Amino acid sequence: MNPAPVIDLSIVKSHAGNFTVGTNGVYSLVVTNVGNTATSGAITVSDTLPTGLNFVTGTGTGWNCLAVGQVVTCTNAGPIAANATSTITLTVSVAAAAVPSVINVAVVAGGADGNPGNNTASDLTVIRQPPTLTVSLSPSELWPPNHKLIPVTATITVPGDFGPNPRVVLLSIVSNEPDDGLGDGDTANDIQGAVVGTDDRSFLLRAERSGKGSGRVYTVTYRATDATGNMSTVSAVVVVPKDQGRR
Ligand SMILES: [Ca+2]
Ligand SMILES: [Ca+2]
Ligand SMILES: [Ca+2]
Repeated sequence: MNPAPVIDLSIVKSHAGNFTVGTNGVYSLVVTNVGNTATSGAITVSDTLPTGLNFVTGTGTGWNCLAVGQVVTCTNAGPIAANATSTITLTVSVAAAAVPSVINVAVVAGGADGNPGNNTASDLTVIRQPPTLTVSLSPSELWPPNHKLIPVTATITVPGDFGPNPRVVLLSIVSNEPDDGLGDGDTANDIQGAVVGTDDRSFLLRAERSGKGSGRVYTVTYRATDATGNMSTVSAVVVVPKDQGRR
């Protein structure tokens, strides 16, 4: 005697690692027919994203995903055979509102499922806020504007929660004025002694600005990277004011 036909979809939801604010996170939604008979009719997976997560893409063989607000709905015409699985890869963007954690719930329906007891999956996700490093430059103002190169030192503080041995690199130093071509008195090579791409915290900036401008701003940008690849980028400025009374 053959066993009675059973169609029973189940769902499991998972992700790898922690999610980080400002990056995308990926969930895997695995639908399995744990019955002994192929499904019949369309199958739907719905996932109302928690506050702070927003839909980017949902992909998977046979699946069509779309989002209306926070509600992601994926449909599949089926069938899913007995003991077969079908996976949706759901990519979300992560905003600060999701810190420190969210529980994301997905529900499978349709396909002539005969057992609602295993149609919901939830996944607790830890959301990390990337730590912010601070950079202070000394001196932060160059005066008088006598065209001399002034040694500038960066003091960089990386928060403890950034993990051990963060790697700090100088990304760029840029001026809001041209290096040369401002007229009489201008001297070229206003930025010296800076090795971009290394942990270089001392360099020379020229105390110079255009007499017609509103003052010069040198913008110095550093990036710290922790052992897990978490990055934080921050800039600080050195100014050459137009005149000392207006700083
Ligand atoms: Ca079921
Ligand atoms: Ca110059
Ligand atoms: Ca240097």
